[in-house]
Amino acid sequence: MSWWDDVDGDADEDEPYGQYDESSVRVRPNPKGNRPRTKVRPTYDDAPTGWVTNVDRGRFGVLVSSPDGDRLITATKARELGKKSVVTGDNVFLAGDVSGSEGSLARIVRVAERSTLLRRSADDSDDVERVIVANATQMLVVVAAADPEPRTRLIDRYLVAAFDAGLDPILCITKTDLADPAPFLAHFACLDLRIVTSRADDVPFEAMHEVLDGQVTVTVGHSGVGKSTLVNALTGSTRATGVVNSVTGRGRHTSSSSIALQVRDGGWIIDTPGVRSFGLGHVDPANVFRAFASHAIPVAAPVDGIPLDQAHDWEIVDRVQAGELGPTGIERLDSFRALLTGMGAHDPGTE
Ligand SMILES: Nc1nc2c(ncn2[C@@H]2O[C@H](COP(=O)(O)OP(=O)(O)OP(=O)(O)O)[C@@H](O)[C@H]2O)c(=O)[nH]1
Ligand SMILES: [Mg+2]
Repeated sequence: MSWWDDVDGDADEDEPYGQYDESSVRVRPNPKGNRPRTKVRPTYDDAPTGWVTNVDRGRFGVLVSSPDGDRLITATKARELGKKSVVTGDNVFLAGDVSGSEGSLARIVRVAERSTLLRRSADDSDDVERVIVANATQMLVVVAAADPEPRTRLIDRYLVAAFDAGLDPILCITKTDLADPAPFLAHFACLDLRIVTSRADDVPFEAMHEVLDGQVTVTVGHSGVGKSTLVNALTGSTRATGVVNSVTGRGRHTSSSSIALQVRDGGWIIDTPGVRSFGLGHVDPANVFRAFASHAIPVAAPVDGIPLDQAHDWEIVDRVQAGELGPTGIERLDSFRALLTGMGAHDPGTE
């Protein structure tokens, strides 16, 4: 077979030579006589596998399990992965030195399909997205009762992102030594959200265990709300924590990369850097309304025989507007709709 032949006989567009026969081609024998590069890559089905626990400037911490126990190794991305992103939480296939011994470096050659994907865009009109974490099972939305002041709009953003990503959200209010979280929490009374409250000098280990055991939980929240402080208490890690500026009320973006850490009482928690913006340009509104309703409309009762997962956005909106979720339901709905229409998405309430 000559190198210009259609390798797999499917006249594929990325094998353009398959459209031509010998007479169309000016043949220049390969002077070195060696085989040209082929696009056929090994599949690495038998390669060792691992789980990415952290990413730091092109180096990946990968947890590899073996009968002798787990070991954390360091890997880089193989060139053949090109621009494909590898993020904390990815299941990966490895080549090279996977011993994990001092100075060893493995290569990530393939990324397994992701079960969930938490993404954000730079802003709402931008659909270029950044993947934050893969394969998490739930999202811990961390907000401080004060310092920095909590804002409902930001929580709504995270809820929209969680609903879209298929992650179960849990609201975690920190710094309850500084303010009573009840007035803020009242805004979310319409949602069947799990809520935990915490303070650094009295971390609720038992409540946290119930939430985190057996799960891979990604934390999200503004800089300075106390994500790393909480993660350190739960895992025994010593991630740096930063102070909140007393004038601007803002954190200092102390954590700069995400890392998955094992919770002492069971489960994994992923500490992430606080971000300035959490754009939703990539979100599908249909996912959001359905997840909103399934967290809210009492026992997700079907109406007119239509199960909720088949209901149209506007039916869900109508039911919430008719007061099924009370006044805070309407408040949340209005906020979600404002977020979604801000992204240029259609508004089911105006159809
Ligand atoms: N009063 C009080 N302060 C807290 C509590 N939890 C955290 N802090 C303080 O809040 C500041 C910020 O905490 P961090 O854990 O660094 O916050 P972070 O969310 O990880 O911030 P980034 O890494 O910048 O995203 C630190 O000074 C903590 O000591 C709490 O429950 N009560
Ligand atoms: Mg931090």
